[in-house]
Amino acid sequence: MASTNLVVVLGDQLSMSLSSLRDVERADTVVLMAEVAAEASYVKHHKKKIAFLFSAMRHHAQALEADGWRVDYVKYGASGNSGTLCSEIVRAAKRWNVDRVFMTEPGEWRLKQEFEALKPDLACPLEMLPDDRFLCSHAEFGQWSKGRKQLRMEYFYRDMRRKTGLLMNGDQPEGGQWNYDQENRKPAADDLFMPNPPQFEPDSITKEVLTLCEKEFADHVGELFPFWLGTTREQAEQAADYFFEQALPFYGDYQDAMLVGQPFLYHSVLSPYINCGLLDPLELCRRAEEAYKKGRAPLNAVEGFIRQIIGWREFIRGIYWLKMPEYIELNALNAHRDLPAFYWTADTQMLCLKEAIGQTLQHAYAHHIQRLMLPGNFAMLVGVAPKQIHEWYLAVYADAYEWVELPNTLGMSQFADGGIFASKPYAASGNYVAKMSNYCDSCTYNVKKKTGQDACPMNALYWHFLSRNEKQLAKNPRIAQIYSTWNRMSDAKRKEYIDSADAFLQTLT
Ligand code: FAD
Ligand code: DLZ
Repeated sequence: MASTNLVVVLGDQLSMSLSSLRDVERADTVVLMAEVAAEASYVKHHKKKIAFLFSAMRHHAQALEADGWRVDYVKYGASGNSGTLCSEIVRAAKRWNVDRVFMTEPGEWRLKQEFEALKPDLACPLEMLPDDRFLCSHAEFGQWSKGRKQLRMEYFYRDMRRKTGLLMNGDQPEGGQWNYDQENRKPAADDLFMPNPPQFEPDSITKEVLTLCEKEFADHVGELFPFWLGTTREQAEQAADYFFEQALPFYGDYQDAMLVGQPFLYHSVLSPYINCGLLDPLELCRRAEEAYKKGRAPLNAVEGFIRQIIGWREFIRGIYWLKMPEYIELNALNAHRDLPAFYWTADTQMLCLKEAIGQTLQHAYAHHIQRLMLPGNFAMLVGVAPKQIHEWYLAVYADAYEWVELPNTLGMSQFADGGIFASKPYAASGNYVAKMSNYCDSCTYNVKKKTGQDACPMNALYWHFLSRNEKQLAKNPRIAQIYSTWNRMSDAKRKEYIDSADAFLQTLT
């Protein structure tokens, strides 16, 4: 080779069209992919998540080779594998005597810093290119946020609708409204037909990875078997086809619903594939729009799905890059409790948490309202240290990468950023869970009871949370009404709530 390029493809860059691959010639280029101990273990990721990613990486390497690329793939445990991405880049740069290293910028701040710091150790330039698999660049988000008193997803989302033309009639939103969220809060009936996302039989590559993960990551959280996630682009596309045919029509109606024994309901379960690059988010939105235009799915469902992707997903990423590195240190509500042990075992009498955490350990998946209103809400009510709950979320979900997990956890679910983008904490008592799910029907605790040993603990914890954070939160106009209810209660009633919550908190380890 005349002049050699090394293109580094990270575990969440499994897209055929990647900025780092666009301007180099196959004949002059070696693609480096590496399974490394540091990435698998800097938090102890769920076993299924690691198996999913390693197998998807191995299949992607084959797809690149079939497309004419030369791939240098360093397997976990291969002789000489140094265990970190940086040292693998240094080793490969020497091995191939390269003139330049290219990569699409990583999704995480931590890695970007590491790669920047690596530059002096390399005998050639390293260039990081923007990740244009996202609609909104860092500069565009910075521009959008400039001068705004409040950063609200809704206004950002409208700009993304205008930018993409999705569900637009000229400059007007389809149906006359931008957002149909208020139609999307129906509790699900127990006897609804529930689609199940397709489950894929492991092939020989996945089987090899499963054997590796069983041995190497035995002390990591979660269940490896049965392993059902797709690990190729074709399988991810089959999962998308299934969603569009079976679940999208009801996606809106039951978006916030939760049912015992139903981990997926009408959610797409596509986030693991989207976030690692196997599915293109904008293409999915165009397919959803097409389903609406052809009368196969109603507007509230399609708008809701598109909003999650071009709205929330892009907005959350914008917040991450705008606010890091300070963001990860924020603890606006001064929360310092250790994460309760049952987050790692699902061993709790609270059925809602047992279900949400149990399915998380089993599938490395929970849907949005489960994540937000169950482990998220509970951690905030009891005052878990934001870093601990952040690390839990980063470890346990197959779709978790810091750029998307951190603002969702710290900002949306814990209010630990003091409201940079959430207008109020998503705090809820058992009442919310009873309304949106059937968990309370068969729970040991009584959701109708407010205090005492057999009352749903979330009822008293809710007031305990509000009471101990009154200084911080009472001035928030969106919860002023709740504080006036609290302050109208008799001293004895308030004490009863606080004592009941304190007694419960004593039982947490
Ligand atoms: P669907 O309900 O089918 O939604 C469609 C798609 O929209 C998703 O696949 C996802 O790409 C996108 N989306 C929806 N909501 C969000 C959101 N709030 N932020 C970003 N994208 C969104 N999502 C992740 O992808 N990775 C995470 O690590 C992650 N951590 C979270 C932590 C907490 C505390 C909370 C409250 C939410 C978190 N989310 C995260 C957002 C959301 O819960 C998941 O994207 C969603 O549950 C994925 O399941 P799905 O594909 O079935 O989603
Ligand atoms: C999450 C993860 C895991 C478990 N393992 C690897 C790996 O071995 N090699 C790799 O390139 N990436 C891995 N990743 C993803 C990274 O930790 C990180 O989240 C992304 O590269 C950020 O863009």
